[in-house]
Amino acid sequence: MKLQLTTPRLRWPILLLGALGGLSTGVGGLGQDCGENAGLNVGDGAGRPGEVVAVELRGSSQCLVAGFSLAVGHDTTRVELAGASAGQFLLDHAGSELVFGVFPHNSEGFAALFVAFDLRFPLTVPPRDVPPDTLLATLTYRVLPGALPGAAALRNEDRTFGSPNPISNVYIEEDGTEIHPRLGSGAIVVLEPTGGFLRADANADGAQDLSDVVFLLLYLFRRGTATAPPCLSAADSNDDGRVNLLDPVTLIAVLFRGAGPIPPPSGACGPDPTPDALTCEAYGACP
Ligand SMILES: [Ca+2]
Ligand SMILES: [Ca+2]
Repeated sequence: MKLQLTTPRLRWPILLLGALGGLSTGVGGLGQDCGENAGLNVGDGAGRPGEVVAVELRGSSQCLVAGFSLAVGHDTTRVELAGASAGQFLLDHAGSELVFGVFPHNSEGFAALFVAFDLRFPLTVPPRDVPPDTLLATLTYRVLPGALPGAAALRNEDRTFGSPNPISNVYIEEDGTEIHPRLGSGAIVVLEPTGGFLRADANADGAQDLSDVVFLLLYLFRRGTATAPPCLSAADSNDDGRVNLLDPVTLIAVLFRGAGPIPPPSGACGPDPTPDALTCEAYGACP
């Protein structure tokens, strides 16, 4: 994108970027009758350690807007932002011009979203209103292993968040005017871990298949660089209390040579019936 500061049509995208970067425009709050009922609300979710939880971001604006920016604070010891996807409303309106930026949390635990209908010149996507309770985006959070049970707040309660470069929680009109919506916080309820798992599901995705063999081989032969099994008890395919080459070999024999069965818990989630020193820090595939 080329920024040409002398072109009037470039004003709002620059101000939108300014809002994201915390640059004060000084034009907010003017003539905002249409903005009285504007809102940006973060929803709720629930999940166990290791699980990914979807949280809805819903909004509304009677003013015609060209985008918005938003920062949501969270407890980084319990959850982390895993990603975000644009709602159908944004996709339908802006199509391939949509700019949908997701920024991981900063040192204060504020993750940010930056949305513009169009930043490619000449601008072709017009500003528009946002009907009440429109799904703008889905935020996905991962509940961290060992997260304490209870509600972890998703803080969306002030006009700007973070420092030294605060992010404004605003809609932006085409001329750069900020619309200040009512902000609503959400929460992720961290549930007690069940402690159950499926044996041989080394990658903890709920299925015992070839991907677990590959996952284990990478882990065993690239120690230090490959991802470790989140639940070592599940990675112990033959239930001998150790995770080594025999475990992918055991699973290969079951999958391709009719060997088996895999020692329990295998057909259904459950605890390890043969106590050993292996740990299971996170396994989110069992309800
Ligand atoms: Ca698996
Ligand atoms: Ca083993």
